[in-house]
Amino acid sequence: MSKHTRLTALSALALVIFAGQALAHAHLTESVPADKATVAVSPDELDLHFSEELDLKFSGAKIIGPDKASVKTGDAMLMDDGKTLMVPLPEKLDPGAYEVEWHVLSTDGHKTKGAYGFTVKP
Ligand SMILES: [Cu+2]
Repeated sequence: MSKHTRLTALSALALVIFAGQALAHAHLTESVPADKATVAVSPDELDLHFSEELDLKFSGAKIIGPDKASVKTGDAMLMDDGKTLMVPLPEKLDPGAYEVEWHVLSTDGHKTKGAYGFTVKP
């Protein structure tokens, strides 16, 4: 192995390790309603499924309605898998576009946040 080849192999290994660490953060993998979905019926709850287990104390979601006001939600709960955040919606959502802004702390101590939207059909 030449010196150059060895260096290339080393940096490739470093990249794999780095990518592995980045993947350990909690990413939103799936949600109900889904991103950009149009639902016919006002949902009773939001389910946000993440790639890692979450610390409920530092995780939550805010929902912004079509009138730009935040929607009343119940207390977020963690489902049995430890990776799914359930946010109850006690009040019926009016037709229109909704934005979900989530923030979570995964059990590895890393914070992530993001947003997605869905629409309730008139
Ligand atoms: Cu992490």
